[in-house]
Amino acid sequence: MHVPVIIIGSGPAGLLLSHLLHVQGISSVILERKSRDYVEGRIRAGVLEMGTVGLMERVGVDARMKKEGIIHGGIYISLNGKRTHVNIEELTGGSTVMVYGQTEVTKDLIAARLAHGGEIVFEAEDVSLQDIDGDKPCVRYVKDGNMVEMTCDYVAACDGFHGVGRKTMPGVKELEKVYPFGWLGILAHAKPVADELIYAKHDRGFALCSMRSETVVRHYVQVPSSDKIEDWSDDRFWDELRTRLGEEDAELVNEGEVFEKSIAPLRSFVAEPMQHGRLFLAGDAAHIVPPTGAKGLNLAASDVHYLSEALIAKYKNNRSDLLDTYSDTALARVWKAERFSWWMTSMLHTFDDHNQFEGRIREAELQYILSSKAGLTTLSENYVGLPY
Ligand code: RFL
Ligand code: PHB
Repeated sequence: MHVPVIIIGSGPAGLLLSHLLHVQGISSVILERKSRDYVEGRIRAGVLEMGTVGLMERVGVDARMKKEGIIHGGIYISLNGKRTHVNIEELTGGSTVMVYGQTEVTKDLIAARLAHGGEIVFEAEDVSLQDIDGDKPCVRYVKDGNMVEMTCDYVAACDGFHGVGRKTMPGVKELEKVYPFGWLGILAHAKPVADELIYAKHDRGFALCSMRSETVVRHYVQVPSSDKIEDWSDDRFWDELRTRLGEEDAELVNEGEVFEKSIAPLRSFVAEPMQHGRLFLAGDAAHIVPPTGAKGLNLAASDVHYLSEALIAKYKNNRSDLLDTYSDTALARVWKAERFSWWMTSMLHTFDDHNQFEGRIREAELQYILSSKAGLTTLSENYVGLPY
């Protein structure tokens, strides 16, 4: 069997790419290692840039998002218990973000892909790539114990950080920074702490109060990389969150039944280049950001925007220049988001391995940003997402 585009991975990057190609009449097959239930249940990001929202609109998968997503025109930043409002909408001349969970994005995209006759092979094991330097790459996988082989024109590896795409690519340079802490995150049935997200810097570490709806909250606290989930009872989590928010905001925390709890390590990572022959990387397959800037999912979306435009130019107008420059185009935006995520992480977290001088510098930097219109504008512009 031959298909124009084989996409590995049915995360947001792979699903969105498949849709963007489909609406232009270009077919693709998605190969996904996990089951549909597993993919739909994976709890991750929660904040969509308007560019990402625009892509969902373009592929016609925006009805539920428009109904259930919550538009936010600002965030709060709390420094040792004192909260400042950042009016992002005003500072950026009208830009906002949308709070809508990645799980919901994934569910909506999978349902729509299947409703339009798209093919997603779930539980495709041992995916391997051959002949990516030739005109007709070959992809093999095992389904229900049988080996299946397909050829294609192009392979898009949207298979996340641990995927097979990047590992198959020769000569990739990997640039990385691992942070000495992670985020312990919970989902709970409770009312949000405030009307918008609170990013809190405290001497005991970072905390974030986010939400999924008016009745479900997503909260995080910074924890040392060595901490285990068993170290954190629900009570300990709520106490620590309240402490880091400070006395006044602690009063606003509504406790509720915790129904998910996990620890995610924090890293910054970029693979260069993002293409070789007929193989293209997109999303977490090529880069990871710490979640402080809410950029991971949004970068996956901007990558597939560029990749879909390049593939559409090839199939519609026989132009390969956009495919040739895909990596350069995508990386230019990726590095800016890497910088923003690294900066927000550095400024808002407590680093045990830093000396007191550096700690004071980070606090002074945040105080400066919060007191300067120029500072708040630069933060806001990056938070809502740089233009494509
Ligand atoms: P995904 O979502 O990881 O999807 C990749 C898909 O590829 C599949 N796969 C394979 N399929 C076939 N064969 C193979 N060999 C395969 N190897 C992997 C996987 O099963 C999966 O379905 O990547 P994508 O599409 O690039 O999307 C990126 C986003 O998911 C990611 O950037 C964000 O979720 C990052 N992230 C967060 N971002 C935020 O903005 N805010 C957050 O709060 C936030 N929390 C998180 C996160 C990422 C996490 N990871 C990766 C562990 C929390 C966690 C725990
Ligand atoms: C989330 O709601 O999961 C979330 C929100 C903002 C972030 C990171 C995660 O910066």
